[in-house]
Amino acid sequence: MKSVVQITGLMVPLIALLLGCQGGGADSGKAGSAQPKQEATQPTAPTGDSYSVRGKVVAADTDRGELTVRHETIHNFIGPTGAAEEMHTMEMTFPVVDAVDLSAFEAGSAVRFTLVVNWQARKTAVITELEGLPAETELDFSGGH
Ligand SMILES: [Cu+2]
Repeated sequence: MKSVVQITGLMVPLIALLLGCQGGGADSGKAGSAQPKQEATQPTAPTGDSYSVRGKVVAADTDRGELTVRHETIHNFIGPTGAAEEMHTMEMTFPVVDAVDLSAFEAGSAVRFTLVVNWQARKTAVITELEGLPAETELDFSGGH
């Protein structure tokens, strides 16, 4: 029984730390803090730096709400330090907002999407808009690896 108490004592600050990193969790009643935070536990419209990006769908996972896409170079991409840099062509997986219907997209589809990046957010990069491009759209993946 004593060991249980010890483990609990260690885990409480750990859990508090984890929750703090996520910007407040559902278990906020215990702390009793009166912070007027706007953050909600339910999904809200992501805010942050917004980029219009083109790419080709690698996979559209409707169950997970994630799009894997090979994207063109994103110019003037603001990195975590606040400095503008380029994000070269690469394959990445992004969560999409609920309003985006992934079922219309399949591997090989040319797309344009709006990527909202917020380095403070739990989900750093989220696709908020997604539209198909004509199949003959020529995409430039030359800046990649
Ligand atoms: Cu990328």
